[in-house]
Amino acid sequence: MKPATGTARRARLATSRICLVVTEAICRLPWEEAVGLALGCASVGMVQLREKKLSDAAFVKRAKRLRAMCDAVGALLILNDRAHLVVKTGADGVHLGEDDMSPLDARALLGPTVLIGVSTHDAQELEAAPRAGADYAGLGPCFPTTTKTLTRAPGGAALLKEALPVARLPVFAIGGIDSDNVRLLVEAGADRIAVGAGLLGRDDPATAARVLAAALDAHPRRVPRRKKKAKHGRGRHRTS
Ligand code: 3NM
Repeated sequence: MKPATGTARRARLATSRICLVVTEAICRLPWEEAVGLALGCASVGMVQLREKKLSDAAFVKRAKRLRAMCDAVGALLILNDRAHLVVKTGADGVHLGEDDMSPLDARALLGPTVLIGVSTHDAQELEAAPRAGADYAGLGPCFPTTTKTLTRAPGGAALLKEALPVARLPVFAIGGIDSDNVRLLVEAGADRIAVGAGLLGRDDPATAARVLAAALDAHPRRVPRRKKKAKHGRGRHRTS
């Protein structure tokens, strides 16, 4: 069932350990087949549609197809960047990079029930993410990747060790993650990962997803640090 309220969306986010980053160009199989196979793994609780070059019309068509695929398995659908298409596509949220709309503007546009994710690159940005209105953060790049032109050197496990202790929201490690390097990140404290080519670039995305999920399961889940309680009950508490 599709999680339609803010509360249901945030509950689903809390249990999502792998975010599948969908870009057709990185798929080895036809994209629908590759995504369908990865979605067979229950740990893939979230899908981010990241197509920088598609027109809005083509992006909407793709998002609606993904919406149906996500609904079939109860996964969240997040749009990369295009906040103006969230309502039209029935997506659960939007992921914003540093060159995209600010999280506060996206929240003003989309309201409290929509999930907002932000890209972060160090402890300072990660610490600031909840104040900016984010529900979750990506943290990277961890490893070299050809999916995105990187403007920073990959930080590897050291980036996670430095930044994760200050996190107060769910964090997805991102950037070049695959079945060979995931353990390094899990040992450094990662409990969630966002993966593109490490799943969709494989001959067998289903097996790749199971291997990543098993690596995450091998370590206990990191509990996000709680924000200190506000004095008059005005904490960061949103419901649907
Ligand atoms: N953002 P893959 S790295 C979309 O560091 C994206 O913010 C990154 O795809 C960041 O798993 C990245 O194929 C690419 O490397 C993720």
